[in-house]
Amino acid sequence: MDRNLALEFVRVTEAAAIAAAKWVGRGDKHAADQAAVDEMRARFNQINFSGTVVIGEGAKDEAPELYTGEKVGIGTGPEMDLAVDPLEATDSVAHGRYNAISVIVAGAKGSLLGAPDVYMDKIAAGPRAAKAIDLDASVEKNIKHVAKALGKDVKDITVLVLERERHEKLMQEIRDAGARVRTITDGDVAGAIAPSMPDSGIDLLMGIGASTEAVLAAAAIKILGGEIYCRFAPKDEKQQKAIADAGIKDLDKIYSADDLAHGNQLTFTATGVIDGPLLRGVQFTDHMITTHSIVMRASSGTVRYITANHKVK
Ligand code: VTB
Repeated sequence: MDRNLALEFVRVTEAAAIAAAKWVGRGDKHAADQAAVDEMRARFNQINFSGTVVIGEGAKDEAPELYTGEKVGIGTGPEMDLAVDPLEATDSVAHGRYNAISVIVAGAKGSLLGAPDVYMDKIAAGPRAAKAIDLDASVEKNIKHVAKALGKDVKDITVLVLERERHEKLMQEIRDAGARVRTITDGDVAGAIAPSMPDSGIDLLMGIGASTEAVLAAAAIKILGGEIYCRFAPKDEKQQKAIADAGIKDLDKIYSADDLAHGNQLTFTATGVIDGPLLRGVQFTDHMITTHSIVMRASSGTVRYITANHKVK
């Protein structure tokens, strides 16, 4: 990449986040998502680059915009693959809950795993505990090893888990190990990145979430020096078929952050829609809209926070 396109992408996520935030608490997740998708796609098409959506809103026949394989951008300039979620955690927005972002990951051609949208079992830690996690080890062992790596007592370890029935056993095991559980109703992109952020208060993410979210999170985690390990965990035959159709044969394979998002051309750009562990949400006042974004770039390792005040038009 010949320039920091991630800084141009921040205008895209800002616009998508603002569009989505107008739908907070209105009970309509499709409208919230559509607003973000429309805005993201329109803004992409004003940027001088040639992007291919590798992870987006779904297959072409299901998603008219930002579908897998769609070309975006003016079409000249650098070529890159994109993994996007114009609105990650649509339910959080619809129901006025916690933790939603708009996010773009870009990388060199072929650098992002074109994962089918199925479940994956995940464990993610920050830089100091990156070598302490093991998807095949027990919950107790992982927590103990992470505590040791962080120089903390097990009782001071906080594990973030998606609040789902399927995680009841996991949550009990975390408590039995002596650690604390925090839950999120949605948004395990920000959730998986949280342990890599020094002030998030989160030491680990564990549990089953979407694979596309794993790829998005992996780019940021890699840039920040943390680690995420994932393995496909199809919930039904449909998901098994989607994995097989994608040509993935080895269901036991454990994917690291680098397997999901590789190379040093990666960028991660996100804007908060609703407050979460990574970013504050969009704030509306009578004359101004304030957005909070983060921009990370693998080649330099730079992490930028961008707060922007937008005039209300
Ligand atoms: C998670 C969550 C996402 O999907 O990945 C989840 O972080 C997994 O699916 O925000 P289930 O909702 O079926 O558990 C989202 O909720 C939406 O993409």
